[in-house]
Amino acid sequence: MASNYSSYTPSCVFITGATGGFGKAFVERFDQDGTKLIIHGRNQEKLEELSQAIQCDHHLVCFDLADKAAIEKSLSSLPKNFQDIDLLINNAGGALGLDKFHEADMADLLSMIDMNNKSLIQITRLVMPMMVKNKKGHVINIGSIAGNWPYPGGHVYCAVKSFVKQFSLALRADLEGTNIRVTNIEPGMAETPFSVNRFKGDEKKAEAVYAKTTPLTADDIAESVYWSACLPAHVNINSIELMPTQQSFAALKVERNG
Ligand code: 8X3
Repeated sequence: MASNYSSYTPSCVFITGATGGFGKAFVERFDQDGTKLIIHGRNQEKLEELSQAIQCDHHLVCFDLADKAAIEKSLSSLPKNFQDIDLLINNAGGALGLDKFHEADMADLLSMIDMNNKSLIQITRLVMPMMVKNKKGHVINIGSIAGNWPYPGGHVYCAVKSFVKQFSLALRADLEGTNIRVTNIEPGMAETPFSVNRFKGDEKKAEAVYAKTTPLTADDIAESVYWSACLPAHVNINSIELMPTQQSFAALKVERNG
């Protein structure tokens, strides 16, 4: 029997970091419904390549999320039919390195805070007033299991994703009465360019992360984002933590003397 459960359809979705990995899968998922998209990236060529591959009405925006003036300029010059953003997917971010904290590269550590937290705050702060004014909207942040489960070499990456988790929850508290939803999606191991970026282009190291197991795919994450976005407007998914079936929890470590 067909379900008569009614769903919600976002009218204009803004996706950050949309040219690779998860972001590209989100674009492709919403493209299937012909949803209007604002597609963000830092590389115009990659944006144009993606643009060629999709059918939906879309607008490309190219800027560095660390550049507040560039975000403001881009938002203030959105074409009229792209000004009603009702879903912001904060996907841009990532990890740099997996060395022990005391051996890690200082620039990488600080960059991770910029990429995952400062940028997230800037774009969300700049988009949010439009949603509040319209009393309609949804922010989906892409967190990580790293925000819940610490692991060796995770230090700053775990901390920045923990920030994303608490920011998502507290934002929701602030948005009471505005009809705006906030969701934090927390993927575990997923095979995307994430590890190549983490290991600065070292394909071998990246491949080893996913060897002889079945990781999540970008499409798996896209499906959870899409599901959260398309539930009726009175339903807010606070968070979804998802892992490959073949990934689980290790025991707590105990250091033994002697
Ligand atoms: C990516 C998940 O487990 O590689 O955010 O840190 S993990």
